[in-house]
Amino acid sequence: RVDLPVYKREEVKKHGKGSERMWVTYKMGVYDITDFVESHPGGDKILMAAGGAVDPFWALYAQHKTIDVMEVLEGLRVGSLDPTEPAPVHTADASDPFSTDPPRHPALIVNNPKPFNAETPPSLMMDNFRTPNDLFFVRNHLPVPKTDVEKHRLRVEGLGVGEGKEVDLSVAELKKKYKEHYVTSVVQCGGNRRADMQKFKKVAGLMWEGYAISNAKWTGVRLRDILIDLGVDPADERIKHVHLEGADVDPTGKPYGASIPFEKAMSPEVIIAYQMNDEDIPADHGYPLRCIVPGVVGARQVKWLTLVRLSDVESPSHFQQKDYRAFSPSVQHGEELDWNSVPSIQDYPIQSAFCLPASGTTVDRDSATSLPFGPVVLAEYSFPKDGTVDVAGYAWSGGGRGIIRVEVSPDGGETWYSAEMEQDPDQNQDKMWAWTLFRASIPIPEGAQTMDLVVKATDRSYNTQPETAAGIWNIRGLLHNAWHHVEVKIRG
Ligand code: MTE
Ligand code: MO
Repeated sequence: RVDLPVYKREEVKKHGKGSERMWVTYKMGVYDITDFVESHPGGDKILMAAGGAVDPFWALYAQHKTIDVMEVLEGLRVGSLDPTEPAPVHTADASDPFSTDPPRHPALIVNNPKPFNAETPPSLMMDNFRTPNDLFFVRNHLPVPKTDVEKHRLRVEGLGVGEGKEVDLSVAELKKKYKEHYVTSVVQCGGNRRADMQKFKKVAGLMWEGYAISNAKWTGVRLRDILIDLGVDPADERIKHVHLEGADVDPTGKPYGASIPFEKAMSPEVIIAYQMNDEDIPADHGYPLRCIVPGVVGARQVKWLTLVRLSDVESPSHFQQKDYRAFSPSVQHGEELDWNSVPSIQDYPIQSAFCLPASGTTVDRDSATSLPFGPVVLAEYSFPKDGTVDVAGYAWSGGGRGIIRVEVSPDGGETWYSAEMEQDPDQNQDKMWAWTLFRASIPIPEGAQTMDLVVKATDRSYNTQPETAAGIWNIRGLLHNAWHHVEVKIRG
């Protein structure tokens, strides 16, 4: 297309979301998508790419790589990127410990760039039962360590292993010696929905909205198999905790560390994973090895795993001792914190939240808008009906407790409707490590101009979520699981 004008990336950037003419690039082409947005089957998701490249988004949705789509796109072409402009390069600055962090997907919602912390965009969360690796939320405390799969070793040592019997396993040995298993399991940060708790009263920490949670298939070997192979007796009463350490270190050389109870470590679901969703684990998520501890808070699922140590005490790591412990609401700001007065968080309580619609969305009373895509079962559910608002989100509980129901309310919790649920067909109610996705079509109350939408879930133990943060507020804003509210405006 020699007849079309040539643009620099800076020029394309000016045509971002909300500008008069919105552009995207694909490979070297520049396209004006302004008039196409309405007819895009994925709705306004395409606007996430406005002002930049659509390529990383298309990589997530295989349906784009068809001749039809290419033809539609060519019809929108307004120009080409300047071939003489060098591709944007990431200049490594030796004085910046984060300069070797990996590239990330532009759709991630960044909470903090260094160390990198980002949540999954809620508008894309309902597209897959297993969160794509590129969109999986990231919670790093330190720079991403440079690891080499050939040189990486997992050291296993401590009580019950016996002196001289410690091992340093390479990734290849680990794969060769032990049987492969997989588990589909959630990782949820203990600080998920902290921003929501802050609305109740000030808390300290990264202001996660509700999307520091993701779900993936993890493949690897059972920690149990390794320990038994090393002669560890599952009934050894001296062993109480299993320490886990990562290859990421703080400026004093201390690695990230955590521990889990010995009994949990010996459970079949706990895996030393080398794959995430059938690919090598990406750099941000622990390449080449990561401990997956289903049902437990994210902080214990140590990435870039280098060490497993059996012990009579919990890990001395800062992250085990002075973080990820939830205080009583009576403990106030300015008080000296007695970290030993509360146990470390292990099993997660029950949680649920809406992903769609976003708070502040305007819904037409007479013309319901369908939610784009969605996982298998939920996508088949016949939506939408006029006079209803379509909602969707996730529910999950720790300890393997399955979700038995998800209820949604149109009016702040006065009236409730049951939502449709999608669960992992291979997991049962007592070993449900994966999340539950839900979807419901809620009737819009007569005369309502706004709706206070609420969701709450119930698990296998009939645990349910507290109505407000009043009784669970804690100074560090951990484990916020009060009813999630979303306010929408009704037009017409
Ligand atoms: N492991 C190491 N080595 N370093 C870390 O900073 N963060 C933990 C955990 N494992 C962390 C780690 C925390 S607090 C969470 S919530 C999860 O990893 C996040 O996992 P993700 O980044 O794969 O989503
Ligand atoms: Mo976390």
